[in-house]
Amino acid sequence: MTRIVTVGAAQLGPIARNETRSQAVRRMVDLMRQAKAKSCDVVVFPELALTTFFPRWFMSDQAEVDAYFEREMPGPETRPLFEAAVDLGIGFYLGYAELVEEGERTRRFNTSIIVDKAGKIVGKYRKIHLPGHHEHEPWRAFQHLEKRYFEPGDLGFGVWRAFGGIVGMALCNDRRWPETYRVLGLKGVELMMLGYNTPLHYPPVPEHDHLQAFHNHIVMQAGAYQNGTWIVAVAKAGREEGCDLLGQSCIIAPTGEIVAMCSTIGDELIVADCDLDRCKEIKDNVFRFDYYRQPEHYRLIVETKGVVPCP
Ligand code: ING
Repeated sequence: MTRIVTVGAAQLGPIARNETRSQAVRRMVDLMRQAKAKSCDVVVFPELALTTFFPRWFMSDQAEVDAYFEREMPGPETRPLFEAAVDLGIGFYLGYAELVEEGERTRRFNTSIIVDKAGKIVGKYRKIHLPGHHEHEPWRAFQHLEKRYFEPGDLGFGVWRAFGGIVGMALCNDRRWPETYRVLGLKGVELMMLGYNTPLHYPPVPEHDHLQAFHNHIVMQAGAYQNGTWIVAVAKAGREEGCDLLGQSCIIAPTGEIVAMCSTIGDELIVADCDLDRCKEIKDNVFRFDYYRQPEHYRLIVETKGVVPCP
């Protein structure tokens, strides 16, 4: 019996700074309804999908920063998403800013969850690769202060049995690092879900701005192929508070082929039937890890953080 999961990539256009969570949730519930009409089992939303991408601003007032975080999930404004999951029989991946009090300590993460068709949270991931910088850098057209506002994730790269297969999660910058895919690949991932907010302008190297779409796809197509997994990657897109964000949300097969891609920079749903058994074409052959990998020669990958100087 084939294991086909019908997956929706639910791209979001801009979320204005003054847009409420309820307004964003209404847009997402509408996309879930569209997904239902296309027989989706699950839909994937972007990273930080409840608010505007607030790390683009330096804020010295922690209370102002914390207003972008969720202290409970679901909370009053996000519960309609969970109710829609049950009503429509559709799971979802949601990216959001998570604030959690641990005794005296307040912890802040760039987080994603997978919710099943019963509206239950089956998995949580906290972003491990935080891009950008810690301090206010006024030379930039806009800031990218994820390293200031979030802690690195402490849950590792996880996989969960859901929708008939082995599913995994990542967030935005994680998709640029091969380690993300290989750890999930070594855990047998068959369907990776990730959201992203990617500005078209990269202040440190503006001469690469025209390559943002190319770099977005090359890393995920490689990751999908080298680990034999489906990847559903979903943008917050368009001109958000004056910052142009990349669209081109897509669904990628284990062969590395893009099987569906958004063609607008607004709210847009694309759908693909993902046959999870097709992962075997790669996992049992060209990238049969247990037969071809030579970990005794890869030690440096986990033993060092930076480059080892050449003598
Ligand atoms: N955004 C960007 C991303 O990795 C970035 C940051 C853009 C890093 C371009 C390097 C080059 O897609 C997030 N939110 O990680």
